Amino acid sequence: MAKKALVTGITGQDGSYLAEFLLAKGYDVYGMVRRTSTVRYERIRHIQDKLHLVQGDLLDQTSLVRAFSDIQPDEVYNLAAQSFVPTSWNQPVFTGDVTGLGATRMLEALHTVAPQARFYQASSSEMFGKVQETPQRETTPFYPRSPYGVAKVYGHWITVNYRESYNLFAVSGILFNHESERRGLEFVTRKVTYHVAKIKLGLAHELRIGNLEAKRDWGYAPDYVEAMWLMLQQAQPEDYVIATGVTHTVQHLLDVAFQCVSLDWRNYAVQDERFMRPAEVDLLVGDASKASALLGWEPTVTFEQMIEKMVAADLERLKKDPDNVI
Ligand code: NDP
Ligand code: GDR
Repeated sequence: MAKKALVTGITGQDGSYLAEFLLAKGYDVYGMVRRTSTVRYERIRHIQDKLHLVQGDLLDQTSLVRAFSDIQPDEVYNLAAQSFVPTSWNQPVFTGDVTGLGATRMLEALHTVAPQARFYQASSSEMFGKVQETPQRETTPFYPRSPYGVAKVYGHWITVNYRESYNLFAVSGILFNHESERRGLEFVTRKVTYHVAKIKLGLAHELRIGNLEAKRDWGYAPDYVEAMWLMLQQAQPEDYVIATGVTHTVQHLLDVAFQCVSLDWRNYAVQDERFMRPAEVDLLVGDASKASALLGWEPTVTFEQMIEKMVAADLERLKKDPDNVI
């Protein structure tokens, strides 16, 4: 019998890569999707006929209980979230509801109707926020700096709490930023690579951007979904940091991305107050030595290689369709 995996957030960046990964391992993959008036399945279109899509929403407990009860999954990956940090200041209550309480709704459904299932919670390096230690590891205290980060801290602790209260196999993966050709356009790496491609093709003339000094530990998303799976294959449920251990400034991101098309970012980038945050996370760099030792996990794609891939993909997409906004 094939193993059954339920993935929330399957239409997102990570959900699409995780679904591909699980299909390749022979899983029956069930993906939770929300009803919307316009269907946006671009990231899973190529595998849609291999997936079982089920309707549900992290705001709707009944839909979660029904999904767990119908599917009786072996593994559950809770990737759904309002995941864009700036939006979390505009919609703090909604972000808390989906990104924080949503994890509780998932755990409660699992605990009630499918307690044998193994559970992965998509936790985030944003929980470290104003960092208390560098590099950040599993034991570093949290100090979130946005409503999103605060919601993720709640999601993390409720996962630990359900594990300890009910003896569930529930783990929290503390993943640092990870990017790809499928990254949403609002996140800084993709925003930059998309604009680099547009500028190179003469479709845009500037890139409006925020804080150039912020430092992030950026990895490649397909590497990171493998770590999620590895966490659920262990004998014991434990939490892990997943990161590359290398950090770069946003300015360095500009250097690397514009260099891919032999342009100088200084001629195109315009700093714009609108993209500054009320509270910033200045520096993130993770220590993934626990994951390396216990999961055998290592990143395989460097920052420079990843940005090159992203610029190439954006050039290709925009050459085919100059109005591309995906
Ligand atoms: P995306 O924003 O690309 O995807 C988010 C997914 O969540 C989408 O499929 C979205 O569906 C779904 N979703 C949002 N709200 C709900 C809801 N109320 N009910 C059901 N589904 C919902 O995020 P990523 O793929 O980048 O990230 C995946 C997870 O990992 C998120 O939880 C994120 O916070 C976390 N994370 C991400 C990191 C990263 O660098 N990418 C790092 C650390 C953690 P729809 O398409 O309908 O909007
Ligand atoms: P982040 O990612 O907030 O780290 O959250 P994002 O790419 O949005 O920002 C990274 C850093 O770049 C700076 N920045 C800008 N950011 C955006 N989006 N747009 C800009 O124009 C811009 N200019 C500078 C930001 O200030 C910030 O310092 C991501 C999300 O995927 C979360 O869901 C996830 O949990 C964390 O990564 C780990």
